[in-house]
Amino acid sequence: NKWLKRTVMAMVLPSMLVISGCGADSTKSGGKVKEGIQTRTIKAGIGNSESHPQGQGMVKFKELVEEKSGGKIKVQNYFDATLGDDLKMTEALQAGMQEITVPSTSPLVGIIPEYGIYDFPFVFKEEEEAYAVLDGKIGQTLLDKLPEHGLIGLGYWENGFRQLTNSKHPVETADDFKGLKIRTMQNEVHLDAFNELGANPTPMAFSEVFTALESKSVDGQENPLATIVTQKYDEVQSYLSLTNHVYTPFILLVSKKFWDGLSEEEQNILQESAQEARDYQRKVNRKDNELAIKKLEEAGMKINEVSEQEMENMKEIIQPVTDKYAKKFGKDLVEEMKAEVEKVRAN
Ligand code: TK8
Repeated sequence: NKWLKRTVMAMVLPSMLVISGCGADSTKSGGKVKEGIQTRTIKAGIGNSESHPQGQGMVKFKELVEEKSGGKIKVQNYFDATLGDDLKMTEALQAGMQEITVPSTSPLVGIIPEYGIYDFPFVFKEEEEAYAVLDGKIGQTLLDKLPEHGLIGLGYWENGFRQLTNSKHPVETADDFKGLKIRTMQNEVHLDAFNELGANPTPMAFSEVFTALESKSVDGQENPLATIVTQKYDEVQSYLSLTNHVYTPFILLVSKKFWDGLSEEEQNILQESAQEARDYQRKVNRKDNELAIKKLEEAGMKINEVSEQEMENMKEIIQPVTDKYAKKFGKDLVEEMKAEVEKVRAN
């Protein structure tokens, strides 16, 4: 029973997260006692627009933080990569120049390679499977790796299942990838996987994608449907193939330099707001992705599905890549992730 499962998860998971905390050491206050709530303004930036589910999540996060802090902590949201792309903003957090960003986990592999386990194609088939991994032990293990890199992770939001668009032809079989010049995120697993399929992948920052598609310097890109709509890729792409090839999480990151200067009360406000906004953001994301398909159809995109069998075939072709990276990131971690998914499927 899906409804029951969702309800139980919604009740159990947030409390698990609170108990497990976020791996930050709040006792290191540099001798000073930090108490209460100070008047502060937090700079938060994302790559997507305000109307994207990620943007809507940030608006919710802002509301929650301001409400819980009695208006003392203000969140200033910057959308559309105005503060830079995912990697640049993450580096700004490390340097203490920006307080919050919510990047895709994929570009983080440049800082912590193990985040690449989330980039293995065709691991998840449903969002619940991803939630079990992200909100459970594995997700926490990866959050715990952040503080030594100057970052604090307050949990995972949802970018979601990625779909392929291009200007050449429908992609229905693995063969159809051959020769397609596809923009990928800056992530070696994605790069190798598309290479293995015979495509010609070009890693690129998100804010450059529309222009690259428009000028035809690449044939295609892959992103969840809500992004295809809000970025108006339909204006420069004819074909949408529902490949569902990989699920991308967003991750809410806080600058550790900033975090360490907060009182426990302030940290709790951010942690609670991140979790509440997560549940809201995931809900909005699933709804918007559902609505997107109709919008894209109306916009004139030619949409095709990909059969289960073809997906299995693609998965098999990519197997050498996943084997290679499983070794690199730790076979145990990857096996644990697969076991977690199997558990959800068995229920
Ligand atoms: C937004 C990105 C984006 C991601 C990508 O900052 O780069 O394609 O899917 O949504 O994180």
